Amino acid sequence: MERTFVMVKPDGYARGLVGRIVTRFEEKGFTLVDGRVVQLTREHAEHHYGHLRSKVFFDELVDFIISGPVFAMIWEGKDAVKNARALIGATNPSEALAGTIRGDFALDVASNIIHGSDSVENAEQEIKLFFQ
Ligand code: DAT
Ligand code: MG
Repeated sequence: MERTFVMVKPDGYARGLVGRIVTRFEEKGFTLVDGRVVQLTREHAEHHYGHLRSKVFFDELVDFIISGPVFAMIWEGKDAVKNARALIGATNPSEALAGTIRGDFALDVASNIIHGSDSVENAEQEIKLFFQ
């Protein structure tokens, strides 16, 4: 069984969406392995989004992700990385289909409420960093 890393971002946490998001993953058939509330440090956030360092929105992104607590989770299931990203929906909520988490709960790419790992390798790295 594959594992992936998912986190409800500060906007989703502040809006009280953790429970509904957890329910969606459970309904889809994933198994919750672990979950915890975390306040990211700037260093951790810059590392987590290191692949976006050259983007104009990088500073804004880091400020946003450390602006409040996140809810970090490990989910297990068949093709967990790919299937979790399908459940989450497109990066830009304006393009995310209805029925996906971003499609149903978000409007703006800068506050798209949830993160999911984009590869098995990154999932392992992110799990290590958040659940060491
Ligand atoms: P994803 O979160 O779907 O894996 P990503 O890894 O490319 O997308 O980007 C990470 C986050 O950065 C994304 O969830 C929201 C933010 N982001 C991406 N593109 C953006 C943009 N054009 N303007 C503002 N924020 C952006
Ligand atoms: Mg990504």
